[in-house]
Amino acid sequence: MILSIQKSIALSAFFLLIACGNSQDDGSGNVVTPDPSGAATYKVTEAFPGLKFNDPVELVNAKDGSNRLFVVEQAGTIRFFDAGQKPTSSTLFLDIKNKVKSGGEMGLLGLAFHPNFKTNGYFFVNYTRDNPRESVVARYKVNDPASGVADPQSETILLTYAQPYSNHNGGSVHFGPDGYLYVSTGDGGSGGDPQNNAQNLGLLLGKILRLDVNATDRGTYGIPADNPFRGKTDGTREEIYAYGLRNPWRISFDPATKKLWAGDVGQNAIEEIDIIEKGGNYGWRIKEADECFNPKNDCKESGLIDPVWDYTHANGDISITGGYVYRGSKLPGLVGKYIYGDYASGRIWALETADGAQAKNSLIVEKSSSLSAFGVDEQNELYLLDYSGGRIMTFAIEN
Ligand SMILES: [Ca+2]
Ligand SMILES: [Ca+2]
Repeated sequence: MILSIQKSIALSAFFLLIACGNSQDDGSGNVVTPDPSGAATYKVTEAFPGLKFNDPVELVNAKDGSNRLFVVEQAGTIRFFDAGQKPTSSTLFLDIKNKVKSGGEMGLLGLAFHPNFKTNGYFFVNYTRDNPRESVVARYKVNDPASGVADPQSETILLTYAQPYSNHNGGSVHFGPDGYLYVSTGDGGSGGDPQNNAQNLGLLLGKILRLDVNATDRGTYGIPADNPFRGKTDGTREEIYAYGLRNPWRISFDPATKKLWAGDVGQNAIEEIDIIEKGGNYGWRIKEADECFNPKNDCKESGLIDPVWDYTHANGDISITGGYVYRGSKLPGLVGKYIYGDYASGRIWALETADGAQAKNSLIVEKSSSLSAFGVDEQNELYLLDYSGGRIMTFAIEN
């Protein structure tokens, strides 16, 4: 049974599982769980019933006032529609299927619009390609604003990094409140990080990178002046912002606190949530969440940052899908809470943390769907993607 496949390839196992037609729940039935606060219960409903996508893995807005939502399809396309309408079709924004190697955990995985997208037309993607297998961070452009769509010939590659295995490619890209581009990379793959890539500061694998896309001191980008390893001459990659991550599949910024949140997919036992600090070492492969991993006992824990929350595989949970701190207005009971879920179980939680106080975690939806990503619109309202069903879902208050 594919569920017994090592967690080392959890995401690919599930993508395979879908491809094989195994009937993991498609999210048709939602079981509502009372919020322990007694304030509200939530259900997941289809946000745009007129739309369907192929293997959606990311949902973002352009912050350009257009109210559009952009959906990244894993095979290499991006489509958009007006979130304020009741759309019956979406528009093709970019098609780079001919460049992308897709399948399992590979594909077009991330999209971020330049903070000045409205005037410069720039946006950034992260995708995997073959021969040789590597990840690509690239810039594209909308050449003709009137058209509203991107020019597939406009690619400028910022950087590439080799992928020793097909899994654990991270792929999330976001602009921070500092205007720099943050890129999440996986540890390269296989299981247990056999090459210890995440702790190797000479490699871009198993890291959060930070790039200045408006500078050119590295050719097509620059190193921000306060990157933690800027100026190192011992082979340390100056792009690194934080390290020791396994597969931070989805990351996000809280626009209110400016904190960077990451859902880091675990190995065989524990899924974790990290708040990413500049220069921080998040432990992998020395630790899996707050437990020693390699070595199993008496690992050197000094200086490693533990997750702000973690969960085991005890209840059918297998692979975390990092979400967003909710800053919308439709769901007042969730404001300020980090909403995230598990790809396999479809369970969704709300996590509260306060400086100096212990985190409080509440299950808010018992079951959703094959949950590949969360996303927000220009009003910070929250959506989630049903990977196998190709649908965009959202939350509603049950009572
Ligand atoms: Ca890989
Ligand atoms: Ca960790």
